[in-house]
Amino acid sequence: MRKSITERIRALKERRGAIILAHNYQLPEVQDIADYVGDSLGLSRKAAASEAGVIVFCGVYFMAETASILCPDKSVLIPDVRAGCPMVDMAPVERLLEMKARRPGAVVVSYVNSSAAVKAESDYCCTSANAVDVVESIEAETEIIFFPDKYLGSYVASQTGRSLILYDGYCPTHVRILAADILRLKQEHPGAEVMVHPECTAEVVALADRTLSTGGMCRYARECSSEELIMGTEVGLLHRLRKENPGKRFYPASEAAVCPNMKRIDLQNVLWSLEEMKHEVRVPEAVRARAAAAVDRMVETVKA
Ligand code: CIZ
Ligand code: SF4
Repeated sequence: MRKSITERIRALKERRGAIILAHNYQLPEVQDIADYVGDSLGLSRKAAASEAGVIVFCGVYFMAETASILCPDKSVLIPDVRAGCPMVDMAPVERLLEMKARRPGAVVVSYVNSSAAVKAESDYCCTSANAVDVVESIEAETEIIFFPDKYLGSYVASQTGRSLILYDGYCPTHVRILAADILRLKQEHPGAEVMVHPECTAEVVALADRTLSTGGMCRYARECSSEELIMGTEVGLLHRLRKENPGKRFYPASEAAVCPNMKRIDLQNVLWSLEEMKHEVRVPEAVRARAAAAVDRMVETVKA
């Protein structure tokens, strides 16, 4: 009998000495084949700690690039090299250099959703799971440029009381979640708690009970006593939430919050990636070494 695609992926993964890492926004079947599913902070930590020589990274390009920055001796493969992130693309390093030139004393905190070149020009990198902690670790009175997500940046400013210098970047998927969506769902499910991602607009964040990274949402959903939750982030997270909490009900804040780039990875190209050992993500060493200093600080900032 012909082997299923899942069996073929498993067998080849074994032969290559590979592990498969998948982001929380990946397609359900991709999450189910992965050795580990998580947010970019968890995935970066897994990549760094793994003994495997090959990492198949099921997520968007900057995430695979971050793994490669952390693990230059491993082969980091992305099954579809076109899986980009528009927030990264709207934030070229030249814009950061201009901001730095205007504020020579400022410290730069960049969101992990950024290019390797931007990370190389940053003092700290953070994810949505530890952005508040990273900013709080910086001495008060220091001027901080937060690049490139203005919504995450304004959320962090509100939590820390720091005034951050922001860039005009944002996630086109999360801005599709509207305050009106949350208000309607709250009316339909009066007992439900609302958790949203800090990439959402400030109006949406203002309506939420909790503002959390996807890893934080998974933890909160498990630990809270609510049986119904309205979830304001990319819809891919629903798979994990429902799988891990079969007794609870989850309502997506918006069915329109789909990231097309996250859906570019499927079982076919995961298998292809292992067969061809492609596409290998590598960062030129001069850039990598500088970016690694910022990324190491992100991985080491413990609270998540
Ligand atoms: O950091 C990540 O993995 C992203 C993009 C979302 C989240 O908060 O988990
Ligand atoms: Fe980028 Fe938004 Fe997609 Fe995340 S959900 S990869 S921030 S476009």
